[in-house]
Amino acid sequence: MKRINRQEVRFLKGMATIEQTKKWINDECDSMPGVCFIGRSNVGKSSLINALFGNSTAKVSQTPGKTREINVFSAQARDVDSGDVSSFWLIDLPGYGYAKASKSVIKKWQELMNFFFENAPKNLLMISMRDARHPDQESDRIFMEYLKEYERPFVTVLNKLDKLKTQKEKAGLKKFSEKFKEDFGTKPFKVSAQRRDNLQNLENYIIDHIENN
Ligand SMILES: Nc1nc2c(ncn2[C@@H]2O[C@H](COP(=O)(O)OP(=O)(O)OP(=O)(O)O)[C@@H](O)[C@H]2O)c(=O)[nH]1
Ligand SMILES: [Mg+2]
Repeated sequence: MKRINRQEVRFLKGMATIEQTKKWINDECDSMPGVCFIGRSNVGKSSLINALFGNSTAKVSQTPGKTREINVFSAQARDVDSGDVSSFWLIDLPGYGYAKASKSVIKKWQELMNFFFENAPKNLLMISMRDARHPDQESDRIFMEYLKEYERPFVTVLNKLDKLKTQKEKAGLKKFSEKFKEDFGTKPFKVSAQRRDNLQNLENYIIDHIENN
């Protein structure tokens, strides 16, 4: 059984323009599989990456909307018994849905993401994150519709599970999960990057994708 090798995560580059992204896709990315974390700004993409890949892999921001670039890392899965390794891309995508973003920032995000989803290799798994307290926000639904057009493999992860306190909130999440399963065929993962809840299942899912793509 392979595990993420937390000692072997390397930051490669941040790509803020289509030119830089094109260069990575054409000259560097090769046919290596990978995983991309995407979701609203502040949903905890960088925090979840750190929880899975090692504490200081990605920058966690106090102010939302900080990650504006496509941050690319190389990562590794390693078999604990045989030592056999598989390399893969780890990608922290810039968040959407930040209320204070200016029109020009939103336009730039759209252009960069359109290019990325159209041209990046098809063996990148999209890990689409939502806030467990508000799993059904309009910007998340819009993004999901948008992603559908590109026919990319994706999985939904609800983060900040630790923030659900009341029975009402928990029942709401359960209802959302069941409806989601009806609509999309799979239940979302429910995790807390901060409390490290339920990360093992998600890690297994990631490794499975890497091994089969
Ligand atoms: N309570 C709680 N807080 C979390 C969790 N995950 C992240 N946070 C907090 O949420 C804030 C945003 O986290 P980031 O990981 O920077 O979010 P991001 O999605 O990368 O944000 P951008 O890069 O701005 O798009 C930080 O203050 C984190 O500490 C979680 O599971 N539980
Ligand atoms: Mg971030």
